[in-house]
Amino acid sequence: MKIEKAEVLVSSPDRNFVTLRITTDDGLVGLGDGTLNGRELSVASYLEAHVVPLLIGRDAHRIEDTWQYLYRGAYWRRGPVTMAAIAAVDIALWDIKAKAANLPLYQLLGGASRDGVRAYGHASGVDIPELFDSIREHQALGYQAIRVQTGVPGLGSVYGVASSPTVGGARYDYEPARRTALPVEEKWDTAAYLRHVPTVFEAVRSEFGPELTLLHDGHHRMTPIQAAKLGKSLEPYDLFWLEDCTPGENAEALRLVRQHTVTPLAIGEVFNTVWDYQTLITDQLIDYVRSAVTHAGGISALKKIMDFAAQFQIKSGIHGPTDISPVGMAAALHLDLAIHNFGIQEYMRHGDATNEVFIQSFRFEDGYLHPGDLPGLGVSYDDQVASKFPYQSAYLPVNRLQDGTVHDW
Ligand code: KDG
Ligand code: MG
Repeated sequence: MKIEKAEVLVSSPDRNFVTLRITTDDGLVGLGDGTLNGRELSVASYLEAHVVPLLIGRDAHRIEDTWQYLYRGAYWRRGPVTMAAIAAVDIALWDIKAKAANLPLYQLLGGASRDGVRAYGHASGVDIPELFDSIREHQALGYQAIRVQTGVPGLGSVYGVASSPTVGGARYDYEPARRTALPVEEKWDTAAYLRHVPTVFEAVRSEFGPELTLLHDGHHRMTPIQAAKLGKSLEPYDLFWLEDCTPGENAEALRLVRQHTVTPLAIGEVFNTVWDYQTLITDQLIDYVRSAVTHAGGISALKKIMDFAAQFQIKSGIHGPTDISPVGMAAALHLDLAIHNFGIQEYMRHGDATNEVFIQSFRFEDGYLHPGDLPGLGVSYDDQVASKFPYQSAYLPVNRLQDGTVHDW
């Protein structure tokens, strides 16, 4: 089964997506996600110039060999662009292999370890009343686990907080990188944030009770000691996790946080390889692995990270915002269903335009996702609809402190 064609498809229904479509000489088609938010065209050009020519004529069944060829063969290893490009190939080849076997992909990964994949959604509000409305809307949709983010008194817009809290469509307006020629700049004040967040969780717990599963994303904005303080102050509210409390590059920061708090820690949405996790996993500094299939080199690579993590009772929390395309999301769901050390799956809902371009088989019921039982990933791509949505320049925001210093986010 030889690869005959590999096409790089860039479309922008609601937001930009980079999709790789591989076709074999016996007519099987596989899709892979290579979307890197705000840097989409770099992955597209990496694929077009350096990967597609290497794929033509290769045996589509040789997924591991192709992965190693692209990773080791390039000499320049790791990095978000390279690993998103490799992920796109890996996901597409798994899609093809499962279609050739006439099985849903999770069957090739060991079969289902559970009946459904527990998902969390994003509730947010500029203030507590809006946040409560957003939590209720999520509950009405069936979510039993909810990430909670709010505006901070004295600050303007805060990344992670939708200015309209409505869910169910594309109205997570903080999340799609804004379609501007230059990044939007936001102001940040960590002291104000640290004062405010515990009061938010206190209010949420007293309104919604002890059973609702709650999560929070610090989005890399704190120093280790600030993160330790936050983790400690949130202990009475029993979080499922505190995510990305410090910048991801420094594993030692998490050691300090860990020494001070029993709030569970999750990190990894900006990581690309198992090497980023080495100390965090072996020294048991985290509880959840947050990588996306799309950014960590695909299904093959994330499965290996999760198998490594399993030896240390560390579970998955695969990244699933709307900048992961439905192809990347489907790949995550097949992996979630199969691995033993599944924790939770992030699930932000894509907008209608995205769902028209990417026709999907996964379902969401009573807080649980299932990838469906079509052969392969269960996602197809409608070229005609996609042609209505050409690429648009879009950037994630830049964060600055009150005095203008560029800050982590
Ligand atoms: O592209 C960046 C987003 O995917 C990220 O900011 C979303 O933090 C995020 C999350 O937890 O989903
Ligand atoms: Mg996050």
